[in-house]
Amino acid sequence: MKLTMTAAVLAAFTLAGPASAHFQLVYNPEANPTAPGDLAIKLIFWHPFENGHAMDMGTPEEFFYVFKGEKTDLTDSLTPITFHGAGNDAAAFEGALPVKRNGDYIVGLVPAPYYEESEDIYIQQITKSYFNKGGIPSGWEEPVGMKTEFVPLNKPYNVVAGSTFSAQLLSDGAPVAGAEIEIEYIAATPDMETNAPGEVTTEPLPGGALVAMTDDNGVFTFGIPKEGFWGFAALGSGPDTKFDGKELSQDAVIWIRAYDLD
Ligand SMILES: [Cu+2]
Repeated sequence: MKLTMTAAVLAAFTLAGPASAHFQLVYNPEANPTAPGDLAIKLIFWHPFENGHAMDMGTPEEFFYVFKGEKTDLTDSLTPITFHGAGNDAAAFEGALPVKRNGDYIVGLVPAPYYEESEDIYIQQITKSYFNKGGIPSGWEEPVGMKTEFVPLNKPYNVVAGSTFSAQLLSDGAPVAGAEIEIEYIAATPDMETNAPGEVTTEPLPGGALVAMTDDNGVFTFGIPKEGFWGFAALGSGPDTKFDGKELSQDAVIWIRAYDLD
């Protein structure tokens, strides 16, 4: 049933053409902040690999962080912003992550379902990003209990470009075998002051989205070729399949930060 659902969703996206690689961002350029303080987090629903169309976000259902197993609500920190994409403006949000003690800060977002008119479906990309202070690990390898999520098997905030990244895809806490994983790169990182894309550093390859598959344990691996922010999405991996009487693609998204080894 799940595979059938995923196939149907993927078919719909394929028909939509090159605009299909949309990714929910939970973004700050500094994945390894060195000083305590509030870190601004930009929530943008976008096509970051192609520096393309940006979508209007509704008020998020959940926005939180997990530190040493303790979950803290951050929805009160959210303020609406406008993201100025290369071709259009879109409603987005900015939140604040309070970075204090050393350790892992896992930031989670459950956005409002987004209605994609061209496909007559809703999309909800349940997203995680990772920040660390002080180089002290404290739980990045643990799930945080979202409806669907990736659990990293490599530390996600300092992956070496040229090495690999693996993660396990979960739905309702159980591994999802045989899932297609879309792979994305932020080709033009958002400017934190202007809320607009910065310099374009690369473009998507010919041949469509980069894709890996999960194995019997729900694990995929991808070789990280370049420093920067890489995203991974499993379309339709979540347990919810309907919203407001229409088909819902409830996706898992994870972002990682890769660095060059100089
Ligand atoms: Cu799209």
